[in-house]
Amino acid sequence: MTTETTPGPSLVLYHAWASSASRKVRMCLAEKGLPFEARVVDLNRFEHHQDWYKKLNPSGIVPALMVDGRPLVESNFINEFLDEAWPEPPLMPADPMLRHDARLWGKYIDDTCLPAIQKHNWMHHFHPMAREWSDEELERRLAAIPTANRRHVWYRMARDPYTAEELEAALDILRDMMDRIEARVAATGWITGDAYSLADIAATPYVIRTEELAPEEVSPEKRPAAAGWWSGIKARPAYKAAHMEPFNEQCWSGWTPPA
Ligand SMILES: N[C@@H](CCC(=O)N[C@@H](CS)C(=O)NCC(=O)O)C(=O)O
Repeated sequence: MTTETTPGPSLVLYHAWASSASRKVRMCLAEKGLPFEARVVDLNRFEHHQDWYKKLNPSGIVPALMVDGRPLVESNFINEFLDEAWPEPPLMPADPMLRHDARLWGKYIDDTCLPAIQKHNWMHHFHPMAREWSDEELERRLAAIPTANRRHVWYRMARDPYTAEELEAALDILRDMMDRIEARVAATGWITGDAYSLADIAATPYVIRTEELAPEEVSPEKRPAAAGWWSGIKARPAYKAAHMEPFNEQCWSGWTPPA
């Protein structure tokens, strides 16, 4: 007797190991137990600005998830797709009001916390490289970037780096994120409603970087409920499987973490 199994769709994730948006998708894939092929997009070599990649993600940013050869972009939407296509275990609340809340949280993380983290990450990682560019190289690099927003950020890395005040203001945004997490998890144990969800996944990479940049903000002395929630997140098998290695010199390059 032969047993036939229907193969699922092929999943190929174009990502960078230390990109927060990529980490969100890896965490969701791991929670669902979905096998996927991971292809690193080398941000140091500007692979994300090359034409072949912009065909997958027209914004020229990571991640992009290929599902049977069709590209999906935007980490919040990719994760909702995964939850709809593979409903077990459910990662969105059943209640429509809470679903709205989870989506709003994902948008807040993306609109507000991502630009704050980005300031610190890029000053650490891209500014030392970009400040060396000649005017010609800068012009060439900017011409390959499809969105005005990211052209502006790259211009700032090259010629007008963030000031100490801007970096402190960005940290304040992350402190406020931790206050919001504290209030939510003190009330129900999780960010949205009373169960682990995509809202917790959306916050995870930003708490990782907050802990690296300002460990006291994630301490039990300062925010006991958030600290307890955070220990639980880090203990999840999916967290380990998603490879949340520390932000380091190679993390946006072709480097791959140890298995
Ligand atoms: N809203 C997007 C944000 C993606 C994003 O900003 N990706 C960053 C890494 S976390 C990136 O590709 N940065 C390189 C660049 O902008 O040049 C998502 O959630 O997918």
